[in-house]
Amino acid sequence: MNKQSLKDFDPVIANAIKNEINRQESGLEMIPSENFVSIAALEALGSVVTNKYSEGYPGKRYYGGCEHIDTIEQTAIDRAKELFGAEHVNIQPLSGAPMNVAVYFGLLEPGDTILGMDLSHGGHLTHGHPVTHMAKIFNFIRYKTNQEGNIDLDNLQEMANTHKPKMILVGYSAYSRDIDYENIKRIADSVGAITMADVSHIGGLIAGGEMNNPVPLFDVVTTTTHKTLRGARGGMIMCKEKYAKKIDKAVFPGLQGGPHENNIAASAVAFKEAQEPAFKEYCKQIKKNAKALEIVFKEKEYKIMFGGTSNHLLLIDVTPKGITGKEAQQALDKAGITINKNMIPDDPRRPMDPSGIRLGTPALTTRGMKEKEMEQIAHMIDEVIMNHQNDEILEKIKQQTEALAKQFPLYPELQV
Ligand code: DSN
Repeated sequence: MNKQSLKDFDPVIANAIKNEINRQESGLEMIPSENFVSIAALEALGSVVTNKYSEGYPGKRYYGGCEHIDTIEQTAIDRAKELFGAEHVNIQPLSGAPMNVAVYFGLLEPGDTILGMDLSHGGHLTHGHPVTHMAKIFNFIRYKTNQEGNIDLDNLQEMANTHKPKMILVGYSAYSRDIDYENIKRIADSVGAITMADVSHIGGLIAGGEMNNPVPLFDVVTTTTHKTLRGARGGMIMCKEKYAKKIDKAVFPGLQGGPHENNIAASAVAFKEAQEPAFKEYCKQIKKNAKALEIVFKEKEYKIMFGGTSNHLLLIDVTPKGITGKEAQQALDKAGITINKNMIPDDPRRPMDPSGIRLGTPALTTRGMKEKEMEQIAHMIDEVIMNHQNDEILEKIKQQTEALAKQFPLYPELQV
């Protein structure tokens, strides 16, 4: 076995990691699906647990030597059950896309109809976008938000009556409002549909008590573990006990092989962190920070989709400011502020150069930033957008970014 340190043995990778630490440390991370794990979670993620194969589930494995792996996976499951009030938890999906695919295959037959939100209105690729393999196998019908940015429940009921879906799917990746799960369940029940919510973006906010929790009501709820939940990269399926066997079989052996137990260990650590009172405060602050951004952007007459935000993110049409989403992303990158270009509802532009930008507060809130910093950052973003072709101004903002980031150190333990 190679006994040299990473730095000595593989300076290419060691340097890339060091540069990535510096990039995260010195920039302002505002992609709403990103976050920073704790040092304790990082320790679990980078542990020898990665060496172990463990097909099967706790107490029922196909390989020997899984006694400690069982402790890790069962602890993660028990903590998740407690956080969300779930009857059954499968923590093995390798990430968000396979997690949703496992649910479709576990509970539906090829050709079955699923009602899911249109991607440009805030939905997700895995909710039936025509470019995905799933769209060739299942019959996805896409609903949209209305002019006011709400999900029109009367329209959803009509669509349910017309299409008789086997599943109604809610939960979004670029939608900034909460969801009325009770009324969606009522609509699903009226046509005998299974209810599924993909709360990947807002899982942490739900665990922290800051957004409606679909778990007690819905048949199946999926979430990634690495966004607002602040765990390692992975997916999790929560369901009613009556679907437990089907879901477990769909994940393994239906779709995946050996689970990534080091990721599961890190998420177990994150779930313990989420059980602490400080996590509730964190979730409150995420929302306050998003509101603080909204206030400044509204003052500056930005076109905010869905009328504003009730969660951690904002979707903004930047074209009235004379810039596209792609140009805004590039200019903000130069200023050290990381966001992503994004489609807006029924966007006339293309996905690689859309009209909007999507930005959020979970990562900056993890650093300890509050409303005051959000106001400053919103002004900086506006200055970048209004001067996106002026490299001197972009350089000036970059210096402001670095000065601000420095006041909120992220991983001092990892500095070399
Ligand atoms: N990539 C995630 C996001 O940014 O929302 C979801 O797939």
